[in-house]
Amino acid sequence: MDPSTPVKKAAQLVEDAAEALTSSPDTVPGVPASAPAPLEEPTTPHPPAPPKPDQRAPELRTATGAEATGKPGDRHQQGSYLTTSTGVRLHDTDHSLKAGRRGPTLLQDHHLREKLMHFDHERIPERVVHARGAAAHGHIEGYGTAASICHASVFDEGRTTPVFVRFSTVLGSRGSADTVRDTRGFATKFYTDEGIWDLVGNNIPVFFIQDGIKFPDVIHAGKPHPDREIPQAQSAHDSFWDFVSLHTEAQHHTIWNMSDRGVPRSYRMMEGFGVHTFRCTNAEGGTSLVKFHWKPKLGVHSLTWEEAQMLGGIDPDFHRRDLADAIEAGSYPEWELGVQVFPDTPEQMFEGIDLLDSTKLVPEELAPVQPIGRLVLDANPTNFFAETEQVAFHTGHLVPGIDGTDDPLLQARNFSYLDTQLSRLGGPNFNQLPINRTHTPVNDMLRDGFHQHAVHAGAAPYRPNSLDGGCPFSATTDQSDPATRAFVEAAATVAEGAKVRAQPASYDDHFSQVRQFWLSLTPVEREHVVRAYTFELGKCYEEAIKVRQLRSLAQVDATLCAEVAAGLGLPAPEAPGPLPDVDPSPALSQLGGTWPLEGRMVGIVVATDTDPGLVTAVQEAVRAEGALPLVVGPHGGQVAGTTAQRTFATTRSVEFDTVVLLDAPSPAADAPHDEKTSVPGGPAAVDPRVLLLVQEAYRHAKVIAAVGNGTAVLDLAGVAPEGVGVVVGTDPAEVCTRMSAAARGHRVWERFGAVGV
Ligand code: HDE
Repeated sequence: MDPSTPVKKAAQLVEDAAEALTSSPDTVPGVPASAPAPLEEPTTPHPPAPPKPDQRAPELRTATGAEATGKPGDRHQQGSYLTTSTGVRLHDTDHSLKAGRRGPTLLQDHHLREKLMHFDHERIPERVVHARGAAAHGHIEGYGTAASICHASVFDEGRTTPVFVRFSTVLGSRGSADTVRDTRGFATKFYTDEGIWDLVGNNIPVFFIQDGIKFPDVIHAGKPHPDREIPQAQSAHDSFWDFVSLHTEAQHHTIWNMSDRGVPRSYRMMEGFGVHTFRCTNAEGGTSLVKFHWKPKLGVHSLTWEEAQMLGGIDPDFHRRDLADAIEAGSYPEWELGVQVFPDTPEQMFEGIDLLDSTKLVPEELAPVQPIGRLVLDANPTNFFAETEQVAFHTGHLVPGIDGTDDPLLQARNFSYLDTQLSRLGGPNFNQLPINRTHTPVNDMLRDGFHQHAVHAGAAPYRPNSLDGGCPFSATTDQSDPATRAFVEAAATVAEGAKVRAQPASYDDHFSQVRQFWLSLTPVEREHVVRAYTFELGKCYEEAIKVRQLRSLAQVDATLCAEVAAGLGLPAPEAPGPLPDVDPSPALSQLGGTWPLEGRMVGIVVATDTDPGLVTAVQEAVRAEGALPLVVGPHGGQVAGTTAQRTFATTRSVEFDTVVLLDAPSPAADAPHDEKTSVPGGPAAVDPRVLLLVQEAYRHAKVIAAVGNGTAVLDLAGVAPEGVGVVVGTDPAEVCTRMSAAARGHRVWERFGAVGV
């Protein structure tokens, strides 16, 4: 800092005064602060005064005893020897201290006592919602394109800001499966140079409720039944459908859950939405209403429902593993941050859509998403608990230029996210946990409390004061200089009115956007929606609940209602009146594009003696696409000149996005004992688990390729070599090129049934 600045000058004055105070022969004990208090309240900002000379703070050590250099490694364990938590070296941690070899354990065994005490308290309460999650570190780079609407420095052109992103399911407990049908959380912590900004969003742009006071209701309905505590992490049960069929404002969010969005293929392949409308301010003080969107570079893709269910058993950590593996392999997930911008009018409406109603979206055709930055996730957490579990997001963490709106859902969240950390993280100092610390100086007047890490100096944690030289000072409301400005609430006008427990009339339309979503989907996506409703309602016990939900579906679309009713064996009710005439929004469909294959899993089926040159050629071609080749062999260890990453016994088709057959392996020694493929009719020519792999991959509309001998598997599996999405040939390079081209559409959609086709 330039020493001629007023701040530096004032700091120097304080230091000089402290020096004068302590060196004066007249000094007597009892001085309250390190500098004498001036008569008038100090107003020239300067840094805090140093502690008094008789004071000393703890040495700068990290929690693991290292000298604090500010390097992340300081926080890891130190030294080569086992120690107690107080750093005393230990020689034995396997035997408790006993009175004789067979004697009782002695109370004086302080190591045993500490070890068990700590273990007994290792768990903290899981999040009440979004308990199951996975996270990664990364950064966002601003494009500078947001300048006309928002002056937050994080959006400056070329500026790079560190971030931590946590993805989650909503309903399940911390140990539940990743691939359940549910909404996914997409929460981002930006460590900006003006403090922390949290954008705590979802992969679905609308929410179940319009007012936060209903949140406990919708969550109680979705969580397991309170008597038996089942089902885990599912919405396919009576209480969920009871609530949403009675509380029809939830129908919009629910149809998104019933669509393919409810079963993402990967966290890397999800859109993210801030959901609420925010208010942004630009450098000239102009305000706009804004909705934030994350657009994944890899496109938006989903599992099939059967894949999702199988993965729940075969690999409940599928999404967690996928994120970590992709980052470890260098396929860094990327998103573009974009904004939909609306004029900040007193009505806070856009094209008839209420911007304060979180059950409504604004179609991209009416307000295009304008890119403002690029997010890259390039590092996995070092410790799940310290980072992913302890990260604490809060919708009230805002930075200059970004403010909330009067959306009643957002308002309630602003209360809730602080509250919840008190019981989850055990006290009010959670922002001091390493993952939650801002990268900017903190000079708050919050003091003490459980787990206080800061050692606050000074005598006056209050304002105004003169004892600490007036420090800390209020920052300027003038927004022109990011280095000095304060967070200032956008000057929005609040309508005056009587106190009421009520909502605007515009909130009463619960169905037109549900119908719009349905009409925007392609026939194959609609078919999945029909199947999802049929499955979920088919799991309900009470007929009244099913009938009530069918009444809601009748208000969405007659075909949807009729198809679900048929599946449930119930009559399809009539709509109470004409259905709204809405324009479809093609942007809501996931289909129709082609996308990169980065981080996709390609299973390469080989026999023990498959030509190693062929295997290498295919591995290289797959890697060239940024995808991950996984060799699947009859047994572990070395096969076909390479290491088998999977065996016929350990794998299942749901692990792979694409399968390449390089051979027709005969049944391996363990085939007769593997119960998943006991094939009627005796031993097959090809290992039956390979046939199962191919049949499932085909059923799930995946691209299947076969080179040379591998083609023989197709016939035995009942797959036509000339079928759509089946690539056959003798030249591995040429087959891989065609396979990749076919896989860029995510699935071979023609293989699925489709509503109305
Ligand atoms: Fe949350 N929500 N929420 N929520 N939410 C939590 O905070 C809450 C809402 C969302 O990875 C909790 O730290 C209320 C909408 C995500 O750590 C809790 C209301 C949206 C995450 C909470 C809402 C979300 C949470 C649980 C209605 C999408 C996970 C633990 C007023 C825009 C963040 C915690 C993470 C987590 C309360 C509504 C998204 C209890 C009261 C709308 C992504 O505070």
